[in-house]
Amino acid sequence: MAGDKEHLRRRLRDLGFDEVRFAAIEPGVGREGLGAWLKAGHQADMDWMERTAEKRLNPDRVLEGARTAIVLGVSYFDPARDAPAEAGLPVWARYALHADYHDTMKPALVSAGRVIEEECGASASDYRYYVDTGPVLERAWAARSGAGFVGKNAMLISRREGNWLFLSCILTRVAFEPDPPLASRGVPERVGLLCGKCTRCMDACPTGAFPQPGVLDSRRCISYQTIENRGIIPQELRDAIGMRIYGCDTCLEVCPWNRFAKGGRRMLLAARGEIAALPLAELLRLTPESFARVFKGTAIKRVKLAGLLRNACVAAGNSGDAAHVDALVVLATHASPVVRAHAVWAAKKLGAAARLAGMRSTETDPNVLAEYI
Ligand code: B12
Ligand code: SF4
Ligand code: SF4
Repeated sequence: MAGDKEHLRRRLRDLGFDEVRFAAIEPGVGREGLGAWLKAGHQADMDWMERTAEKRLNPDRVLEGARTAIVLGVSYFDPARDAPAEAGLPVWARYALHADYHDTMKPALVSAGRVIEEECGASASDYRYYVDTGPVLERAWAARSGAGFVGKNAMLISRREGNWLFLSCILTRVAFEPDPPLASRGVPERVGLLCGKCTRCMDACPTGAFPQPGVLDSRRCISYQTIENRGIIPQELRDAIGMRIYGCDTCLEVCPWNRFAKGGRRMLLAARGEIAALPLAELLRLTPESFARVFKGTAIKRVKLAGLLRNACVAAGNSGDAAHVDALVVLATHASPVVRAHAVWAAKKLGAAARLAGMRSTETDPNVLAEYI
């Protein structure tokens, strides 16, 4: 099986993908980087990264006979809305302020599969597509395909879209002439290829999460702590989280390559910008019903109510605004011990420890007691 690459590229772009690139599959791409990352424990408690490592390194184990990784990128940058969060409001990662991209990209991927069948004489068993959650090293394939380069911030940076690109991959048995990777002075595919002497992202990271260029220690990363970690956020990181409520864009937004981002064609994404306007006071008072209603259809719902309340407590503690104390005192008796612990930390930080004295939860709950030590 083989296909007319340029014709297919045009048809896939017509489906709404901003980048469409082709990489030839070889086993072991990314092995060194992933192996060292796992060995150093940079995956934190994301054990699934370790469990699926061999699949990530051998696409053949995901789709036997896979020849090509078709890398599809969707920009989520909107120049019209890209303003810093208003003072006092929680700060959200930009990607979260859209309908869940796992869902919105899927119909386009289904259509992409049909296009491959039509154009290349393939059948549905000759390809598999993934967005984010599959055992595929999406950035490694994206770098190999020339969709961009891996910056010192570990992001796949497109010369046209900057950092603001979601990735997905279609692994297929169809063979295509691969697109060339980007190169600098004849050297292709290395971390920081087009960064030059710049280190803005590493310098700006509030928690010092980059032990070396392009290598991120999830344990120190605010994105990990506010999204993936379901438990206690280490105390020593909480101040640096500031008002970030879900994810973190700091090492992305300082990157000078973003100046080229014009904004995606956005056919695949639906903005949910109203979320950015929610005051912290409202988030601290979310109930199971209001949480389900407000965050329906977004990726944010994945952290569940307890996760978002926990993050809201950290932001409240960092806000310096004593008006949040009443809500925190209520959350100090919340059903979730994780929420209780962070509510106590925040109330204490706002100088209201006395309001918690004598509360049953503070006397019996080991998580909460730890916040007093
Ligand atoms: C686990 C994970 C996380 C973890 C760990 C992040 C990390 N740096 O590894 C946490 C929770 C911290 C996280 C955070 C974020 N994530 Co995330 N995450 C993933 C996931 C599921 C796996 C990443 C992974 O394999 N990590 C292990 C390390 C070792 O791999 P890697 O960073 O991809 O590095 C490889 C390449 O860089 C490659 N490489 C580098 N140079 C070269 C050169 C050559 C020659 C080759 C062949 C390869 C190569 O080698 C490495 C592997 O060996 C991917 C989706 C996926 N299936 O890939 C999304 C993904 C990386 N995340 C994404 C996003 C958007 C984010 C956030 C911006 C969200 C936010 N705003 O809060 C932050 C950004 C943090 C950052 N600076 O990286 C996007 C990134 C898109 C892009 N343009 O790069 C992805 C691809 C999801 C998607 N489908 O769009 N994420
Ligand atoms: S996402 Fe935020 S915390 Fe994580 S590495 Fe980037 S700047 Fe640091
Ligand atoms: S901020 Fe500078 S060092 Fe970091 S990825 Fe962008 S160009 Fe590279």
